Amino acid sequence: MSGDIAWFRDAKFGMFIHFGLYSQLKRGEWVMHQDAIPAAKYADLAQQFAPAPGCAREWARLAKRAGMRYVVFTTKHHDGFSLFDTKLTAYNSVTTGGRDYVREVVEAFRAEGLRVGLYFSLGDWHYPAYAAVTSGDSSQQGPLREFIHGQVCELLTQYGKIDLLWYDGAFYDDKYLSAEILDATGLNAMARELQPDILINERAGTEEDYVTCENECKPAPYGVDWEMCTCINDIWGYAEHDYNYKTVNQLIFLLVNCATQGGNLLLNIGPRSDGSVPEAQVERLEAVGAWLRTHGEALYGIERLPKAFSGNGRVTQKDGKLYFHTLYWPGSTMRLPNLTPKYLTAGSRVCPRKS
Ligand code: JFZ
Repeated sequence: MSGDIAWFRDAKFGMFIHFGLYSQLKRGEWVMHQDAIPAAKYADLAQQFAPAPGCAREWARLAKRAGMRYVVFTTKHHDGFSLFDTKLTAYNSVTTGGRDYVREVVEAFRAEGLRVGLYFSLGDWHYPAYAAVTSGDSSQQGPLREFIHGQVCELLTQYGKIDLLWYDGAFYDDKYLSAEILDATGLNAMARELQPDILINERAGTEEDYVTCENECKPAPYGVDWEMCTCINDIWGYAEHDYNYKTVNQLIFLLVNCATQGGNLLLNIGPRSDGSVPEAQVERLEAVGAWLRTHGEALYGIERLPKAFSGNGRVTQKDGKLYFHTLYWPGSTMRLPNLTPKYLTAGSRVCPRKS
């Protein structure tokens, strides 16, 4: 399509942030649905939602230390609570708590030199027209379309340059908002008029700048830009019982696996409701950042080869050089067939050899 894709291709690594009223219940971002909490009761959570001032700056500094190049922040998840200044519903963090978290995040991450992406859920468990439309009442499709287009317009006109628009929530279970019901074509035309360089994903049901996969590395066809998103543990929003953390080696493997096959890794943090980031997530991100400070030359800005797999890992190229990522260390030596020394430059070893 027409977004500024060059930075995205070079970036390789971004921070996803799932943060909202659900963070207070410590059971992930789907808790309202999973626990069948009535919308009115769930909305009461807004009264005690009080993240520490400055938490967005801590997230941005962590992303920088981790070697991440962009952020995607949940401006509104499926629960319908808007973390930004919207005139289209009073169910938002400015009206209920005087805080515009989108503004805080955009300013904090820009201050660290990172690009800014906004996650927006097209599904909305709080907004009556959404329930009506997904229950078959087509008379509410117009009001729902107007609401969605209006909020996206607010997000793209109130916070300066936005680099990426990350739609979600158009389909799950038996709920489905088609591109036609959404008028996704018109929505994205408006987005590109407001933000000419913006990158848009495919999750409103139309082919845009790049495609996404979730929790599994599913490289798009050669020449198609793509991004894998996943968690450091298992659940996107803060879940205090979720200790199933990936190891540092697994995270680096994921990053290398995505980047050497032409994709990006969007790695999620789920801050607690006070804005603090679980220590297990911080320490892993800082370890990945340390690895990138040494091996970033073989990661950022690399280009996909027609054959990215080598015997012991992945091979990639940049500026006329080949880079070998050794993911499976074969022991004392490693043979690189058919290569003359001039091709051998920096390499990286994800799984340290047992000495
Ligand atoms: C969605 C959300 O429901 C989830 O809470 C989180 O925000 C994640 C990043 O996105 O989850 C999905 C979306 C799409 C699929 C699966 C889970 N899918 O297409 O299989």
